[in-house]
Amino acid sequence: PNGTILGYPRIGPDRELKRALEANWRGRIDDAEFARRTSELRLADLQRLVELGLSPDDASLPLETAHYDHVLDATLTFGAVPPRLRDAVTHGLAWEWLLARGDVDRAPLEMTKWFDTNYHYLVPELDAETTFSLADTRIVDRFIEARAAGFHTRPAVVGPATYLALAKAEGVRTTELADRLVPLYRELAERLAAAGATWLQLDEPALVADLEGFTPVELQGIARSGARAVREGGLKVLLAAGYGESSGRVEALASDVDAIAFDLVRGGLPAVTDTPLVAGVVHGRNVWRTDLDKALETLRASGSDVSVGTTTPLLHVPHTLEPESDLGDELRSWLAFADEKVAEVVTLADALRTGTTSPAFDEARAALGSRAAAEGVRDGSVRERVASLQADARTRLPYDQRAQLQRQKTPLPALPTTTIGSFPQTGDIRLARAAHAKGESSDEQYREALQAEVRRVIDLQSDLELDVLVHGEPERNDMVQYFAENFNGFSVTKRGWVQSYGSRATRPSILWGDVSRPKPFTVEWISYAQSLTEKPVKGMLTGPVTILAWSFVRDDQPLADTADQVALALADEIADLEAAGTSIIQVDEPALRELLPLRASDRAAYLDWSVGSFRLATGQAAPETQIHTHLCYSEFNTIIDAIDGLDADVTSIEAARSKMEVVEAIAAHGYSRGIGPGVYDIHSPRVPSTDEVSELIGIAAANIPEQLLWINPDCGLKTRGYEETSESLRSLVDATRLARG
Ligand code: THG
Ligand code: ZN
Repeated sequence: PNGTILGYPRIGPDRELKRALEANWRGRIDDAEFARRTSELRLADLQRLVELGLSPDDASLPLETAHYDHVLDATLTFGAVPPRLRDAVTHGLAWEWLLARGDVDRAPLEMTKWFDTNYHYLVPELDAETTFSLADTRIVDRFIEARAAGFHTRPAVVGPATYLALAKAEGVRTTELADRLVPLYRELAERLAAAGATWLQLDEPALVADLEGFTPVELQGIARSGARAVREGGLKVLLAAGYGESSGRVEALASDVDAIAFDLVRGGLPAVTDTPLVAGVVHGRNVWRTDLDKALETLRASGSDVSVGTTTPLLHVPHTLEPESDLGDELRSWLAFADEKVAEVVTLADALRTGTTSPAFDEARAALGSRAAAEGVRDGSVRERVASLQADARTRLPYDQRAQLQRQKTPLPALPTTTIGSFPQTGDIRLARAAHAKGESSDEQYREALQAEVRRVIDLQSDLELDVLVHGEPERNDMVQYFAENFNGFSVTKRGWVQSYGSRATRPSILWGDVSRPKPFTVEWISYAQSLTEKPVKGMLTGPVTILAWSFVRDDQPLADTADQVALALADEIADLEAAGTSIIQVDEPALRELLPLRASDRAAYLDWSVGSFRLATGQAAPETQIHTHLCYSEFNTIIDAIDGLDADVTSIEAARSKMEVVEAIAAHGYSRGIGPGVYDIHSPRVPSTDEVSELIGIAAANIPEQLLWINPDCGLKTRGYEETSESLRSLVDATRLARG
């Protein structure tokens, strides 16, 4: 009745969870201390939610159970043992960390993106022999823990349709295991009911997505069985179908659930009559203050049995604006992080119940007015530039003609070798950055430390005799934040951490205004590196789509328009790099696949603007300038046409982990520009032998014309150490030499 949220950030306002996890992994705190700290965090979060106005008594507080990942929690709860780990099963934290992190002999569960968000979950592994059992009682235990502290919470678990749709399996379709999995939801519900619970939230975002290999009707059927099982177990069911358009996808389940939570920002109202609705009018994935007037109007127009909710769990936004005084009062007044969103939910619920609006409505209205009129939100010169773009702004000379000019300007050997861009970010670099940020070292001292690192990276590559060098990016904290810090229209937070996976988080920048680039910022580094070598050094930029995907982006204009502004800012940097003599410039788009819409019908329009913005960024480059791009994922077939559309001269992609599977897709599709399928996996410290690299080069060369083939690792080397990096690159260079011979 007082509104609810579908979930709250679990990492803690001060990243308490990260510190507890990493301390336990390093053996600094034992399992009992870990349990104590995480319990304290969970209860503090519940207390905070109550202080913000959610009711402690009626199951409107969401119960957090995950240490690492909520999909992993379902795997543990239902005892879904990966087939390859059947002889390694233990219990408790040891088992949880084996699944999440692996050990020397065993790889962890694979990690992949949760729908179209920046959160990564651990992929369940199943096979035809998989059986399920209630193997871990954490959900029940946490309910009891909260109840003992005075909170009657609403536990949540990933529903069976979403769980099976996101799992992978050998030799069986995952959904064929539904009949085995669903009874466990009943058992879980019975245990929870016995502990005093009244509701269970089934998280089923798979219902609103178009997932390859599954029809909506099939997934609805499984979700329905899950809901029925929970009801048979004695609990009411809140079906959480946020993250997108749910209408048309949840109606068939209406009579089998007790309430439906859905996304009323991205989608419309589901056509149900007798089922209570929890309308997601507060956005769970962006950081903008809600237009309360509009939200209240939407709620009032949504029928009588509607309560207030969020569009998704608040997992995807930072905890609170409280420490962000550096953002300035004006920008801050436009924003809402998790705590501020909870307050919005409560404000709306009060207004819906009482029929009167509180002063918070006036404040929201004033903030919206200030945002619409503020300096920098609209910049006349940026708008003029976008509006006056010529029809050919996204088109370069045809590839064949460019390639010839590029061969003349920058002669390269057959099978040119290069790396993706970043070199190891050593502890020393991080310390130097922290000292500089605290004012403990001067700009000059900091620059000298970074230049020394660039020298080291150039020396290493020169010794290895790589063909196209990089400066190693020591000056960048994060490949998006660095650009945000150097562009107009962005702000960065001090403590706006959002969980990316496990103990790891990022601080997404906030893109609030029109974007432009006041002055060159990468040229100095590239020029310095180039001054140390005769070999070409690549300019290194992050592409417009990735900058948007990893930031919180303004919601007052189409993404396509914002992407074009970022593209023009990048085009300015490209022009300055060219003027400084750079002949090869890489514009990375690792997130191109990430923003792909959940619904197939929306994908063509997305690919059109995203590819268009990349082409705008690179379209004015001279034909002699070789444009490279890098993409990070191996599931390639979905967007190979888009990659072709980028029209980059050279594209490097991840390929080693999947043993060059993608080159067959490329060969089948036909591809006529330069391509560098990764020849070794950088995700592990293992050093590949020359033979291993030779084998992968052999597969690549059998599928891709030799004059198009580049030799590079899978991805950037930022997370690796120097020793393994230089040995691995040695194998890469040696294997390339053999292949040339
Ligand atoms: N930058 C940004 N977003 C991203 C990535 C990125 N999203 C997708 C992907 N890469 C996520 N991967 C990671 C990998 C490592 C870390 C976070 C996300 C990480 N974070 C440090 C931590 O949590 O301790 C903090 C880093 C920091 O101090 O800034 O290690 O590359 N924007
Ligand atoms: Zn990559």
